[in-house]
Amino acid sequence: MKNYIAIDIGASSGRLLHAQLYGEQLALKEIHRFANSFHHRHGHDYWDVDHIFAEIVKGLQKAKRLGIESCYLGLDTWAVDYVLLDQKGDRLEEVYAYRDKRTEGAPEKFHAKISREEVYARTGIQELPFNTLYQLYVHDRNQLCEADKIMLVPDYLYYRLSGRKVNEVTNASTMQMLNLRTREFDEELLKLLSLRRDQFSELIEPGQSLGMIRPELARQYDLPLCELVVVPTHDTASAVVSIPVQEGQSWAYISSGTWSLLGAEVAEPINHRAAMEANYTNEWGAFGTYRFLKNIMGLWMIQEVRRESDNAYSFSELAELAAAEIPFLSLIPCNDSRFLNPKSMIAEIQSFCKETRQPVPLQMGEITRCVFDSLALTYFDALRELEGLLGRAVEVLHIVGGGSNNELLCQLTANVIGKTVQAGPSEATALGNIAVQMISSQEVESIRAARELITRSFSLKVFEPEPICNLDQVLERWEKLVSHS
Ligand code: ADP
Ligand code: LRH
Repeated sequence: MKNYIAIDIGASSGRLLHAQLYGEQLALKEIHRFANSFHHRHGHDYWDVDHIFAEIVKGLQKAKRLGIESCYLGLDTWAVDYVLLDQKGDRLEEVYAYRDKRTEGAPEKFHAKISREEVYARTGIQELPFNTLYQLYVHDRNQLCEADKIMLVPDYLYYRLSGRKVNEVTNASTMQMLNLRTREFDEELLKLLSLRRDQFSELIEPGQSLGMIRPELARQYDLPLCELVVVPTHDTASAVVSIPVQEGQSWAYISSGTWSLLGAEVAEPINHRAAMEANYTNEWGAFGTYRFLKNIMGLWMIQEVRRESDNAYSFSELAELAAAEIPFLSLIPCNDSRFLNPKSMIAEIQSFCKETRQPVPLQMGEITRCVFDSLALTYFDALRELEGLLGRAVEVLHIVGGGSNNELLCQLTANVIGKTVQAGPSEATALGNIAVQMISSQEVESIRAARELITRSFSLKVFEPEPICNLDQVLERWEKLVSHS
């Protein structure tokens, strides 16, 4: 029986999951999980990629101890962040985290050289201050010039496992530097950044094998014999592969974790002006698809609120506390940049409520209620925009990822959008990662077959919309609030 291991590293946690096909069912088991976060040092926010790599090795050692002698292996992480390598393949610098404040104001400066419209027409990627394009723009010029290779984080981790340097395309598209027409790095953007094409590696599509794990690494740490398969290395791209869609249904999704990525799978990019103005993006997906989506601040806000309370509550306890509170009392525009990386999330939420003369949430339940209500309303706006841009109505909204465990938020979302919400799987990213490995090893035929397998193998929850009293008034207040922010 074939073994598949997914290494899935999110901004809040990393995990290794093991899967095997038993007849018509996929069995999934967690092998290892560890917390992940960025750290503030010397005035900047950085990821600890050596720690992440050490945890990957630990997870693979556990796999071996569980009796997994050989396996296929795929790896995904969050997007946009990069590693600089010198000619020997050693890291030149620590890895900046995308929430680091150095990119504040960078898009405005960059677009004095080339307009937003032009960049969007070329790349189809929404403007987010932390896109690799803007991060590289503010990076130390001399150091960039010195860099032999610029690799995104998962490419770098694949490199440490396999010794091979590649740029996987689903994640590379989030750099905002790939040209939709040529499907290569955009020459004009490279020129504006004073970068050379050879500072990046070959762009490769998910599904290809990178060969075996480095034998010396496997020997040194007693790891299973792993064949490395390139999966969609952008976590959101892997998550979308595993969405348990039903043929013939008009669906959209929220990949719900640190971020809420709300969008649809499309066959062709949509990069006209209206899409740009709505800040919708066209990230490249597995097997020629595109993720037409919008970034919504997501459960990061809850993670920060929880962290500030010294992790005194679990995520499900925070949802329970919120469920006991009065709904829609205080609302915040989640996508305002003030919530991207504030000193204190709780203080920032309270300041906003005070400034806008809303009741200031003080208790933990009041604060989390404010976040969940506001997220549901932000989903409503984004979904309405999405339907307009797609020119079709959405019947079912799939919520996948860790956030699909939050029944309060799933039900609230169904109520506000007035549509069916289907929640799960919560390990969508790892499952999409595994699905592509299975397609590559020819155990599964296509994304469609993988989605059917996932639908058969995991229990999913359906939330039907329930009426909200005074929804019109809530929406009126909400519209005023977001239009003023
Ligand atoms: P990422 O991959 O971005 O690190 P995940 O997909 O692991 O994120 O999702 C993490 C989020 O899922 C948490 O921040 C939390 O809000 C939510 N979550 C996970 N488990 C639960 C639960 N049992 N109840 C409510 N929310 C949950
Ligand atoms: C989610 C995610 C998202 C990106 C962000 C940087 O983990 O990959 O798709 O926009 O992190």
